[in-house]
Amino acid sequence: MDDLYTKRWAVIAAAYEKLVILKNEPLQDSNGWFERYKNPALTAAHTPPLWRYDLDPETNPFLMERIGMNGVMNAGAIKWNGKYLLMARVEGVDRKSFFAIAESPNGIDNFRFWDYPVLIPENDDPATNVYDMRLTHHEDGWIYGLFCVERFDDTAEPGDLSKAKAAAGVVRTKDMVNWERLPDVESKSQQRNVVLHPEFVDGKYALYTRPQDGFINAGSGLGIGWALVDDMTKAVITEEKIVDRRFYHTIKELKNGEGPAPIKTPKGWLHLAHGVRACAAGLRYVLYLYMTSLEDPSVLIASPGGYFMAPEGEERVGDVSNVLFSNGWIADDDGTVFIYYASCDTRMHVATSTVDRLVDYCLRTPEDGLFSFASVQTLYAQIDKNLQFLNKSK
Ligand code: M1P
Repeated sequence: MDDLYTKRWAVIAAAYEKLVILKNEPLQDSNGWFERYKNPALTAAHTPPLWRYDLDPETNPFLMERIGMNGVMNAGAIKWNGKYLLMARVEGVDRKSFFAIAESPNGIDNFRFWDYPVLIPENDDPATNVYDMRLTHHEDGWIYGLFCVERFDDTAEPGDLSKAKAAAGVVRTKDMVNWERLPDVESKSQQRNVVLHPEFVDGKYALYTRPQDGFINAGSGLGIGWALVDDMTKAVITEEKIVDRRFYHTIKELKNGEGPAPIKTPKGWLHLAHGVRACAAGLRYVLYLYMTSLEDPSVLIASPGGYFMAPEGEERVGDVSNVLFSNGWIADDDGTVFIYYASCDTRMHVATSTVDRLVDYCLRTPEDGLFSFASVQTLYAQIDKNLQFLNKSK
């Protein structure tokens, strides 16, 4: 075997192994809501060399990458057979995304991709791109995956090769290996960020939706919507109501979207979502929380103001800068919550918290008063209360 090949393979294999087994450690965040971790959980470099290199020295004498990977982001998450699985959106250098499952023994580090990416069966209308899987272990026994399918919009003007349309694709599995493709969700408007609620509501399947006028703009879609459908093997959205509305001059002014399926807590359904606003630097994507009622999961009961997580440090930089996006979290039996989020459509991170802390955050963080005057009044109320408390304890 050629010396160059042997040396390069030794370097590539060692670097990959070192990266994959790297221990992660929590950073000290000051706000008490969650802990960030020092290293990303998954990056393009975590994709196996087996995917990227032709390992035959006859056909790859220089041991060069043959299939490049650009990023790993926006992963759905599930605990399965005691392991923490991320069903990540992997984007190749050809800009096409696909899904691949990485498994960790502890939810924090040692994420290792399975040998093969997931082969999502096509339906009659092939998608140009697929991304952002939301996994829901539904009470009907199936694990559903809802994801964005993107296709060229052939109403585009001649020469416009960028006009796209988005719809919600559906797959289901019982073993995380064999996936059955179901028809895309039928909806009057384009849809992205569609998420299946884990329980039946009034005997129907319940979807969080994101009605949108165009491929990018939510437009007249006023926020995160809610729709009941009879059958996931042929899901048709007929009526939508808005669960979490967008407002002017907030973190979700331009658009918002449900993250992963909500977590059931004794005090209500806990939701993680993303909010988008425009600024001179472009779109800014942050994460926020809200809660809905146990009796009716479409009724908002808590709406803490502002963002829960925004990009910090290296999280600010990447292919699409100033973006945090999450579509996966796992609540463990001991109440730990693993929040998986991507920064800048480039890499995956993990943060940890607990159900109790997140519920407390939702129920006790002041709402956005929508005016600066209201923000100052909220501050006054807290300062008054604190001064009274401090004076009493003197
Ligand atoms: O580039 C940021 C995000 O943009 C889209 O989010 P939304 O559906 O809210 O417009 C998605 O393409 C998402 O994948 C991406 O991370």
